[in-house]
Amino acid sequence: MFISFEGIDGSGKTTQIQLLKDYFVSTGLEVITLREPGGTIFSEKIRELLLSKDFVLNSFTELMLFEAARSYLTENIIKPALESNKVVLCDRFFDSTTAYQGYGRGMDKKFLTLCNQMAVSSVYPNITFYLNVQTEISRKRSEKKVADRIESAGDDFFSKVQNGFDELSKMFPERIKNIDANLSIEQVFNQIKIIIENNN
Ligand code: T5A
Repeated sequence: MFISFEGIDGSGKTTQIQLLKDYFVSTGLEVITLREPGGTIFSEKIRELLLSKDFVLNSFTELMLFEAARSYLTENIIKPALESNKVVLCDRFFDSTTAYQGYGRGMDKKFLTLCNQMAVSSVYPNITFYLNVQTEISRKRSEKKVADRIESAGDDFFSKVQNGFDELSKMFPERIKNIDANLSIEQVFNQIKIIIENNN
C-alpha cells in the first residue's frame, strides 16, 4: 500500500507519518517512510538545491528539479518496495507539485499533470491524507524552524497553495482524504486511523 501525506508547510505530516508507521509496524507490516523531495542520496542532493536560499530559481527550473527527484525516488525505492508488499508512507508526492507550482506559482496545470505522470510512471498513492490546517496555526507550529527558500514565499503564496489542496481534495475525494489538522496530534491521528481501519 502506498500512502502520501500532503498539506502546507508545518501541517503535521512528519508527526502523523511516524504515528502511522508505528501503528502499521504493531500490526506486523513492513513499512518504509520517505520524503519528497528526498528519500535517496540523489534526491536529497536535489532537495538541498531546491530549498537553499543561495539560488534564485525560476518556476520551470524548480519544477524540473522536483520531477527529477520524484522520478528517481519512484523508480529506485517506491516501485521495488511496493513490489515486495511493503507499506510506503511518503511525506508529499505529486499533489504538492500541483498545489505549490500550479496554484502557488501559477504554472499551467495541464502541463504539470503531464510532468507528474511522466515522473511517477503509473505509481499512484492508494490514499492521500491532506492535513488541512489554518495557515496561522501552521505558522505558529513552525515558528522555531528557520524558513527555507519555499517557506519564505509569504502568506499570499500559502493561501493559494492551501486553496490548491482544497480543490484537489474536492476533485479526487476517493483518494484524497481531507483531515482536520487544526486539532491535537492524537485527534488528528484518530481521523487517520479510522480511515485506515475502514479501508481494510
Ligand atoms: N514542495 C515540495 C513543492 O513546492 N513542490 C513539490 O512538488 C514538493 C514535493 C518541502 C518543501 O518543498 C515544497 C513544499 C515545501 O515547502 P518539507 O520538508 O515537506 O519541504 O517541508 P514542510 O512541509 O515544511 O515540513 P515540516 O517538517 O516543516 O512540516 P510537517 O512535516 O508538515 O510538520 P511536523 O510534523 O514537522 O510538525 C511541525 C511542528 O508542529 C508540531 C510538531 O511537533 C512540530 O513541532 N505539531 C503539532 N502541534 C500541535 N498540534 C498538532 N496537531 C501538531 N502536529 C504537529
